[in-house]
Amino acid sequence: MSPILFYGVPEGCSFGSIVALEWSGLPYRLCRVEMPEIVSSEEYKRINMAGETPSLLLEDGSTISESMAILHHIGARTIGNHLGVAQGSMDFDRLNQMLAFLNTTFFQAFGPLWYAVEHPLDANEKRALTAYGTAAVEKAHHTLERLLEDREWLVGNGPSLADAYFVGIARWNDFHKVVDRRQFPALHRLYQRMQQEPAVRFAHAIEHRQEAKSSGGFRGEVDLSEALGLLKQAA
Ligand SMILES: N[C@@H](CCC(=O)N[C@@H](CS)C(=O)NCC(=O)O)C(=O)O
Repeated sequence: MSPILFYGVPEGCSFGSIVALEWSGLPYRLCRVEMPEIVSSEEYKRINMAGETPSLLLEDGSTISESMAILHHIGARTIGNHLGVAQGSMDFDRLNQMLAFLNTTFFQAFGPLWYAVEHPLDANEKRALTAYGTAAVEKAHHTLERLLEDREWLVGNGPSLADAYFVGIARWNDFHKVVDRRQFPALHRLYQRMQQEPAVRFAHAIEHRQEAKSSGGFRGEVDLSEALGLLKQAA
């Protein structure tokens, strides 16, 4: 069997893992997980104890959770092509550094804004969270713009796992309408360029249940009960 990526909808950060899998050319399948209902169910927690997406079910029935672990797993399986970078090299350290920034500072900046839309709060609480999140998202964009230093891609001279993860998080700005991305020219250019990537178009189509044309190793969708059966068989 090919690995199964559990991706969350709507607006899941697993978007980046779908893009990375497409770019990798590795065979894989997808399992859709509705948030917050299914992701917090006891069934899904057998896949991911934290009740979060993404997760990856491997050929032997074992699972990996956390975007960073999944992305590095994909990278390690593609050493030698443009995505895989050997651990121990400076290129790997640069990639890991950028991924860590995206997975902590950039991701977390949106946390208060998500909390404010997903929970019943009074007006003062909502205002405080919105102000906190807005300042954090602005600061994270300024930092990322400086880190990009006018380059075309986040790391090195071509697309990497960092660009794949970036595009899934950066789109949250369009949902929350915090910054005008055009004020961050390098970041804006990267975001726009990524929208033209077939892998990104594919991930959007999958999330919106539209006709999705894979340019990678996509082998179809499975439902959660089928995936859980594979987990059991291997246990
Ligand atoms: N540290 C985890 C965070 C994963 C995470 O927060 N996933 C969100 C979607 S982006 C989720 O599953 N949330 C559950 C929910 O919304 O109920 C990672 O980087 O993979």
